[in-house]
Amino acid sequence: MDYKEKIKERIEGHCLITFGKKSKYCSNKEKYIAVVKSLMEDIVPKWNDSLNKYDGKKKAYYFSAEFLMGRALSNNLINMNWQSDIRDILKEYKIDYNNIEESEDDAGLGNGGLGRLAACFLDSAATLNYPLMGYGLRYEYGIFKQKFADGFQIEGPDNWLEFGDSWSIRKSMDKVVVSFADGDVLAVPYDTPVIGYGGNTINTLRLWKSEAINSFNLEEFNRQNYDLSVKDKNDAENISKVLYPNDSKEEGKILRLKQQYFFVSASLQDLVKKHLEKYDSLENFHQLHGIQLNDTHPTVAIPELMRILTEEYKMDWDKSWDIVVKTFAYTNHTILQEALEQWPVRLYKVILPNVYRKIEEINSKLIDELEEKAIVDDIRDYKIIDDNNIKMAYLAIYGTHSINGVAQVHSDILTERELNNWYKLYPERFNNKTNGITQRRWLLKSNPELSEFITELLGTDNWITELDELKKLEKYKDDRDVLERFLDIKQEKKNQLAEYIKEHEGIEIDPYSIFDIQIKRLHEYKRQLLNALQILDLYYRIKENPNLDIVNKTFILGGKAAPGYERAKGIIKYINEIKDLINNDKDINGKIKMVFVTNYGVSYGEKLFSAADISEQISTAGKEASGTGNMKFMLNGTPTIGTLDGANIEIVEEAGENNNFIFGLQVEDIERIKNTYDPKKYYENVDGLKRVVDTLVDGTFSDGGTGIFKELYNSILKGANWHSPDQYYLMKDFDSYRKAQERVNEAYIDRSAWAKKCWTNMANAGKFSSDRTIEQYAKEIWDIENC
Ligand code: 26W
Repeated sequence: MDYKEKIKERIEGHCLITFGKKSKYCSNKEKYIAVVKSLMEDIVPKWNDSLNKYDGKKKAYYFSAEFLMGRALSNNLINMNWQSDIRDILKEYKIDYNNIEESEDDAGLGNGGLGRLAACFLDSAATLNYPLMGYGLRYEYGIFKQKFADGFQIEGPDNWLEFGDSWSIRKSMDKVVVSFADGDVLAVPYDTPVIGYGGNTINTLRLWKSEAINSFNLEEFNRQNYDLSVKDKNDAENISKVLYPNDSKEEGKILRLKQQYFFVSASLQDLVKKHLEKYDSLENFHQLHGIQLNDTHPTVAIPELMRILTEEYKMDWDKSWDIVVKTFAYTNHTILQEALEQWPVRLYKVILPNVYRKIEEINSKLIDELEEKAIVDDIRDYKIIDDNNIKMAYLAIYGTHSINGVAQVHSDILTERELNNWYKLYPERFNNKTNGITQRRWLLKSNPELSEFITELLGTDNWITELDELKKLEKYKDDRDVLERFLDIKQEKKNQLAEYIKEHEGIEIDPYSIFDIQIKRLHEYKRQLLNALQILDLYYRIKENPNLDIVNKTFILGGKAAPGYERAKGIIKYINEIKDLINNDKDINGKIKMVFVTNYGVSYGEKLFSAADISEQISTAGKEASGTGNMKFMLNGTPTIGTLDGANIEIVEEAGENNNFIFGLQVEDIERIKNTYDPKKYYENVDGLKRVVDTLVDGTFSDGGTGIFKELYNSILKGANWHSPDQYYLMKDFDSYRKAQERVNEAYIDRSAWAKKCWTNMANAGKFSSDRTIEQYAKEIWDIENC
């Protein structure tokens, strides 16, 4: 029987046994599930074969509290090279592939950049045939669903498992027990295949679900204590119930600590168990395992492995410590003070007393070492336990052989400033690994139109696994025909987005206007408020001068605010107020329009990055560790308007400052002015600035009586008890930002010059493939080989 017939038969079979009906009576969701199950019949045997080839070799493990995978269907079809077959089959079946694709829920098991980076890394490692396995938590609820009511963000549960997850397999046989001082719980792994491009390598993402050891207490039930009869079950299941929706603000919550230890302990048990099936001791553990700690969230792995080695396996302390340091490496993703994890000693003592004892031992070893090296001053810059808090970043540095930042400027800030004392102690441990993104998702999948054109021009599709090949396209930067087609493709992507926005947001936008897009988590340092003020200023200038000669512009913003982050939520409300004012003003005559997209996430991003004309990357210099959205825009041929921050610096290095729109304070400028900065000076003197800032308090807009607009106003002009006025330098950067926007407008008018800028960005995006990043981790940190 031919392949297509076989797949058709399978789909029919799964519809029957899973949903009890023929496929023609199934909903799109049901058909989607039947298709996935049919594909898994082919994927699973290949997956098993693929895992065997790593036998006896050193492997790397990515320990991460977040994996923001998004949808899998299209990605897996592309990587297995099944896409056209499946589309054909579905067509014969009169099933619309797009409907099937859209019925998949995003696996939203992450907040933002850090979680999405983990997902891109898994894709790259599998594509490059590197043995890298992801370990994390299988949250029952992922990142909340965002809605708006009267312009305010409302959070709803993300019940992504409602219909199950047909990509993952429950491996009950591999379950382990995780012990807390207040009781034990079961950790049950669910494995998801991570298919590399070409399908040669299929790696594994293993996520742990928490369950009770005794899920039902019959005695309590018989005593009619129904709540108590399922109390153990509920308590245990709560651990992996929900992703903490905080991005860059640390909250010392018991449940979060339990989540961290839960997945770390389960993962280490898994590794130790498998290791001892092959070898008779753990002395060579570090020779076969490299574990990357994705920020400090899994840092408890360091004392936990010490505990396992010294107490369960009675290994000598120094030898154990050597194994630990050689096994682990740590990536830092932020320098924001409020994001640095500290755990109260009291919490650790109550929940994880045995682990805490190890941290104490590690801390005293450190202090001995400092004394030996005659470091007596600044000892507080090293102490892991200080002031009744455990400083996780210090533990992560002391317990690993590699510490990396995620863009050059970020790594420099770490070694020269934030962690300078540690750098002086262990200079050889510090290194940079500039982030990357996978071109399979962020170009090939999300922009098939541009992908085909690239392949046509290059005469090969090898850019899919060697992104530096794009450089060969630079020679077309003055070729009128090429640029013409390139602009047509951008227009097509813009039409598609306009269509989608009309359907999903109910807003009609002009597809021929400039699409100016800022999409990312809401945070003061990312300065969505600066964007809002600039838009409002433009609005007032158009009102004053209705003949103002500008190209029509559509400002598209999107992003979630952490539910407890009042200011970020206030900024969303303020943006939505401005949006209503502008979109309802007939006088503006469509010159400008605004959209705040609902529930921005991976899948929405795929539609937005490829349709953008200009990429907003306007964080306060020194605050955005890297950024990866900036790279997704660039890869799709979109120039950046931005500050010299994070990876923007490297983007401009690659594509040229003249092809991007750089403005604002630089890191050194801020260092210089920070003690004397007075935002009032700019607020009062910069033309038009007071007019827009005052709309926060003069009744132009309503914050629904919450007082949040006044609070935002004060954060800029008065400061607060935890920060000085305008700590993110909006007032200072406003004017140069506005000028940069004007440069964009002028540049856009000259269509061929504009196309050339866009083209040059795309052609120079090679560096930002996560394939390059993973190659560097593999060679420079993990010391693993590809198979
Ligand atoms: C709960 C506390 C918490 C949660 C998440 C603290 C810190 C985080 C992350 C470190 C925040 C994060 O996602 N950082 C982003 O990491 C990306 C990948 O390296 C970078 O590109 C972004 O610049 C950085 O903000």
